[in-house]
Amino acid sequence: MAVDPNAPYDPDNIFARILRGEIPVVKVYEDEYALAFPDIAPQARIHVLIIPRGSYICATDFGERASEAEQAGLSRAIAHVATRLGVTGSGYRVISNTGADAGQEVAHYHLHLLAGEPLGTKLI
Ligand code: DGP
Repeated sequence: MAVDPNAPYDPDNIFARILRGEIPVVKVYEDEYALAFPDIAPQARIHVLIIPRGSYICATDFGERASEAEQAGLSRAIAHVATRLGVTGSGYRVISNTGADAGQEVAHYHLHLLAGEPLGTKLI
């Protein structure tokens, strides 16, 4: 079911559980602001999710409530992940789905990083 951006944050959503270590993931990158791990259903040769550690539902919620440090931290995490994956030269795409029309399924704000092949018009 699509995420309702106006509903309260659900602390038992799947990414909150991953952040608490209740569901194991391969950590591509982590720091005090963000965690990155492979998407379970990759839509490109490289498909990594980057999530803030804070409890934010979507881009609107994150943009309105996250501190400057959290917002800068997530932005920097994109660069760290891309560097770690070795795709800064070849290129990559970052996508965020918010709400029903965008098809957001997990109610914890996340960025999709796609890379590793020519992406054309590929969207998530
Ligand atoms: P979105 O539609 O933007 O909300 O994307 C949610 C993504 O989360 C989707 O590409 C699949 C991924 N996903 C869902 N459950 C899990 C999980 O348990 N582990 C991982 N690694 N990814 C998940």
